[in-house]
Amino acid sequence: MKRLKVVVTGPFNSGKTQYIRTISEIEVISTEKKVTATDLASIKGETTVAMDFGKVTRDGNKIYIFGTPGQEQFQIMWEVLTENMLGFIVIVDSTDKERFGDARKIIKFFAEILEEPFVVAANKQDLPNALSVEELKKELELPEDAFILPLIAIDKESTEKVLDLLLEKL
Ligand SMILES: Nc1nc2c(ncn2[C@@H]2O[C@H](COP(=O)(O)OP(=O)(O)O)[C@@H](O)[C@H]2O)c(=O)[nH]1
Ligand SMILES: [Mg+2]
Repeated sequence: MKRLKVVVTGPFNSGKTQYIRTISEIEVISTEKKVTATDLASIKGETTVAMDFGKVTRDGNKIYIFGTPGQEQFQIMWEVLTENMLGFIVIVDSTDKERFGDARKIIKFFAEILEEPFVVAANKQDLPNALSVEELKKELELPEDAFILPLIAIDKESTEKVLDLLLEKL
């Protein structure tokens, strides 16, 4: 049995906590606190300040999934959580153009310091105004050979497809 560490990251409100809650076999350990940033408090009341933690079993191996906070003010946790990870998933809200800039920044930050493979997940595909995978790939200026999949983080099968693609690339 191997123990594998995977990190889930992405901008504020993109669906990271939801993703881990949907896929995890154990009750997720979350660290949600009241949103203090005044520009974000109207979007949702609570946000991840340290991490989310969930667990999945695959082929007898244990996959430990760590979710990061989305806001830059908690960036120190990105460094803590990415230690010894094998790969990461970047969750982007496909309807939230305002935060595509943050998504680009996060991808740059992680891809530059970490050589591990990653998969971008174009989340909230159930919403009518969601950009398609191809459209999002352009908006995020991802290279042609980047791994990007559609995601509905509230749908278990959809969350598993994203994890399986990442595990295939490890
Ligand atoms: N319709 C829809 N809503 C989603 C989906 N994924 C997440 N959400 C909602 O988006 C909001 C932000 O999700 P959350 O997991 O807290 O985002 P985080 O800040 O990245 O951890 C919540 O209200 C979720 O219920 C999805 O696939 N479809
Ligand atoms: Mg969260």
